[in-house]
Amino acid sequence: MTTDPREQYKRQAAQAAVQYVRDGQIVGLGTGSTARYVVLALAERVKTGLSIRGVPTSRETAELARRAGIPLIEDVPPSDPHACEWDGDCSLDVAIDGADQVDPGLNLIKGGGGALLKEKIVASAARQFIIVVDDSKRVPVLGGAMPLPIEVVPFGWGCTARLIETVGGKVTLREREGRVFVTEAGHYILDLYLERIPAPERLEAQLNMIPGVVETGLFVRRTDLLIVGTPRGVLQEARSAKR
Ligand code: A5P
Repeated sequence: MTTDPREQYKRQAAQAAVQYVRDGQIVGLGTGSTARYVVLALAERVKTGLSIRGVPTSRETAELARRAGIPLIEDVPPSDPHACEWDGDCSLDVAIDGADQVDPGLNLIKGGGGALLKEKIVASAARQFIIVVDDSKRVPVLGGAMPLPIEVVPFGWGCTARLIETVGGKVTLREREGRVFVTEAGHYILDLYLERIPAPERLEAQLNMIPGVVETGLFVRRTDLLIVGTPRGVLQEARSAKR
């Protein structure tokens, strides 16, 4: 049992988040230590009769959800092999995920765990995108100690890195245990260190113009509801206008 109070805050916020899930919904399941609490809390509701289907954003989350008893869409192949897995209309009812940083406009940095590509696809398909964090993730402005993960094609990644640095900051190729980190989609991650990201929407557009960039960890104006675990209890903040 951990004594880190942040774990408790994450768990409490996750429990609040799963109350938004309704019977029959298709639910995007995020990745990371906070999303793990969400999956476990959702599994508790499934045990007591909630009927949902999950769309996991990583193999790690898929395994956890299966073990916990949450049915996954990917385990039931669609009858039409050309149809989108998500009920033909490519939309999810709700997605719940964690974040590495949250700014006052509820813009995010995500991708610390390397699952940003699926996370962004799921977030953009979700009618409601709920972010669950402990209060250490809230920042006045994105950036600083937290690098911005950028998923890139391995071919020519060094050139892509140089082009990214023309936008500003310093790039490092992500490694794990002495090897280049490879995402589930077979890409690399470049972590971009920037002191401040005061205009995340502009930066996202600039980065998306660079050949070789697959996706960035900037989630701009996507959060519908932020749920924060704090020492004073769970706080919730809704975004007023959607996208
Ligand atoms: C995974 O790729 C990330 O986007 C995570 O959602 C993010 O890093 C938050 O993770 P923790 O909840 O573990 O801090």
